[in-house]
Amino acid sequence: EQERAFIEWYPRGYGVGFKVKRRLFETQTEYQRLEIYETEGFGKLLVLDGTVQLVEVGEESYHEVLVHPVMLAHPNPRKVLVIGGGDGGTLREVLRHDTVEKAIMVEIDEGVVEASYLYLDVAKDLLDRLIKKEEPRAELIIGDGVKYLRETDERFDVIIVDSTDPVGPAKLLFSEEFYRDAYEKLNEKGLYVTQAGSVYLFTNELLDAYKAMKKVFDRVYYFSFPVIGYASPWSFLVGVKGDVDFTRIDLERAKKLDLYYYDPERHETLFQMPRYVRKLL
Ligand code: AG3
Repeated sequence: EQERAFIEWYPRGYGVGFKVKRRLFETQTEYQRLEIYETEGFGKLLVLDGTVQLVEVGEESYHEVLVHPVMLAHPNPRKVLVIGGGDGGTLREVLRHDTVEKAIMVEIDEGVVEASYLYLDVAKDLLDRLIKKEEPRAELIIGDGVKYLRETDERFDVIIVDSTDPVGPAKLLFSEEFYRDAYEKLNEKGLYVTQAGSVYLFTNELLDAYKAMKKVFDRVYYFSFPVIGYASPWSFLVGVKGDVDFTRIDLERAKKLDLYYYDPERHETLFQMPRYVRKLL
């Protein structure tokens, strides 16, 4: 019997792979090629244009880390914007904070929301309520996040970008113009966070995004974490507006969350970066 595998190829022939039992679903959406596989040991796998978005077993190693550090560093995050994140994992983590009064998720590709709702055990109930407009604290907008941020009259305490890689279609989400719009739409005290790619394999993209953010935000932090399913360590960038210290978080609020991967009591370990990368930043 032949063994099947899904492998995501990164630059220079570096691969991240899963043994898979079968492909459950495949479609070409308006924006990208979407596939869902059943893996041997990590539940279902969501792939967009050949790149791993998540595996059900371990997705929290990404979603917890993208969301909670900024949410816990902000003194009182009430209004939150998520750009991308159509699988619902990011918004699910945002809504665990009871300070949140309103969260808006702007996802460009309705196909990702639908397939995630139908096939994945990531945020099924939440996506169901969003689609039916029955979630009192959150709203789903199917649309272009770049355009949304440019045009909205809303203001946010936290903006979270859960996009595909800083190469290809999501490139605009890593541009100085976009960061300017984000800065403008943050409240007086605000935090912006984005995933920023593989530390080793997208180092240049990470550096470019960092430099562009430095031109716009009052302060910029980088951090990294090993994410299951990605070429780890994975990088994240935080832009600060106003008087907020991202190196300090609210441990009282953290306790209530009972997290699995991100360790708020060891917040400082997030800032680990290979020395050569730190020197370039
Ligand atoms: N957003 C995708 C992060 C980028 C993954 N890149 C890659 N595998 N080359 C995550 C979607 C989960 N909400």
